[in-house]
Amino acid sequence: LTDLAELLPLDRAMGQVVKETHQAAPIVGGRARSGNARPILNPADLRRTVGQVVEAGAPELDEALARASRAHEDWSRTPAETRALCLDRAADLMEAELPRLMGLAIAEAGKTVPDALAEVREAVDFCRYYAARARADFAQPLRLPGPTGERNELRFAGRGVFACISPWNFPLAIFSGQVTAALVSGNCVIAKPAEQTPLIAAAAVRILHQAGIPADVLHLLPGDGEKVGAPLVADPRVAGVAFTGSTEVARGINRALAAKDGPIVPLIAETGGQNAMIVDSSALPEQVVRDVLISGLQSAGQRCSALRVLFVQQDIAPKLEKMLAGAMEELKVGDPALLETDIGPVIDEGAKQMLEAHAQRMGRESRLLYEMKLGQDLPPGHYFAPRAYVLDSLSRLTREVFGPVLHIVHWRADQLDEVIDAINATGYGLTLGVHSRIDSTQRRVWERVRAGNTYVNRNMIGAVVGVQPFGGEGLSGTGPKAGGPHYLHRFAVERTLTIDTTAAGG
Ligand code: TXE
Repeated sequence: LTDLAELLPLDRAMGQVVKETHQAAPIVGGRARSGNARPILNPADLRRTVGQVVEAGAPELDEALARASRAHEDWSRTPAETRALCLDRAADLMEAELPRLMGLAIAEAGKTVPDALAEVREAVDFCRYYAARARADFAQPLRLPGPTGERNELRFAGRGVFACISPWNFPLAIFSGQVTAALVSGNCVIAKPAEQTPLIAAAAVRILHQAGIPADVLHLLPGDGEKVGAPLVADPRVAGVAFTGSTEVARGINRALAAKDGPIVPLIAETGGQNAMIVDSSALPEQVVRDVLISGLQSAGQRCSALRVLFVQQDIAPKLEKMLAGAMEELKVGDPALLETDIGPVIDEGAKQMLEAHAQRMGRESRLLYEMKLGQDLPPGHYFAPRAYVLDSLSRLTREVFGPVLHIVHWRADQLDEVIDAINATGYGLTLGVHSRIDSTQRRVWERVRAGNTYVNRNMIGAVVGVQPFGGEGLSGTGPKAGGPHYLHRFAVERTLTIDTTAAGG
């Protein structure tokens, strides 16, 4: 899975960052606050401390909200061009700090080297794309068509203070995507990164301040979801919430927002998936196997877009399964900082235990196709051997399994509609893969399966900013799609102006 030529030149600088220790703390009004620090351990080697984090308490939360509320009027009147320029500069700074940011993603989140590179590139793309969208849509009021004698215009304005709550699995890309979208749309931001990954979030906030985002416009509050995230979203000064994470937590936030007095507060939620790939007997087996490995096992399966359930047409199943097991045998699980590693650890002990419990259940309810071997020489870390199981029905999977586990279900030629119904019955609607060379099957599946992003005869990893905007429906989220042309609009209010041009001075 690795493209060595691109990565070798970065290797030494990154390796150095992985070995250093780093700091994160609440950043309120541009100043890092002190307090009791908690260590962050490297998930690939628990003997190594990656850094220390000071978590935010009630006083930092209150001060950040007060400062952001005061700063909003000025920031919302700042021209969109000025705000967009800050994002362009942030993109340049991220590129200049590429090895450092990659090193943090490897050390703190257990990303492999290619994943870490993709992570930083995606963050850079978000900055540049949202800057361009803000220039296109927010710089000037839009002139709307209307009857003669009347002039109609529409402009967008920031909502106020946005809470941006992000997960650990894309600790820079999703974090920066949410925060920059909110900022460039004219909002002040209080960012609450995942407990597991505050170090890279602190680096991103420092870069954004350096790029020109005013100190009182952007604050960082590292800490626990219940202790920091919950009071943040419940505060009456918060005018909007952007959340990426699990469906359960999104539901809780929705309830908390509904219970608030005062204005109605919008929630932009991007949540999990139970993503399927449908393979029919016209598919090319080599290509399917390659795409299954990338879609299901890259990032140790810890992507919301990752493949979970592979529906294989019965007549090609034996051949495909043999090839898949053979290909899994070739992959290496290990220290993500090493270029030869294909799959790193999972994020923490909780994730590993959840996967082990799932493996036990699958052992009773399905047939194990293949379990990868973990090397004898691995350091103590959260390693989980990737596995593939053959199941008799998708209904055995009742919830998202966030890790490197593939589930295979067979179908007969006359069962395509049943497969489609089974996928829709999960209630999720994030990604879908199709491997078929029959045009009518590709279209039929795309039209009938509820999925935000469908990929045909390729892997399911490709959320590409501005090209394949990313996001789901149903249990997978509210939309609009991140990295798409409509994303910024949800962060803003629309205000129209109608002038009677027949009146004096009109
Ligand atoms: O989520 P959690 P995780 C999904 C992915 C998986 C999940 C993994 O499919 O389901 O994210 O991320 C904070 N009030 N996606 O385990 O536990 C918490 O501190 C306020 C979807 O991190 O939900 C963290 O900062 N906040 C995706 C954040 O919520 C609270 C892309 C997420 O935590 C809180 C990536 C509370 N009560 C991952 N409790 C997509 N669809 O784009 C926790 N938090």
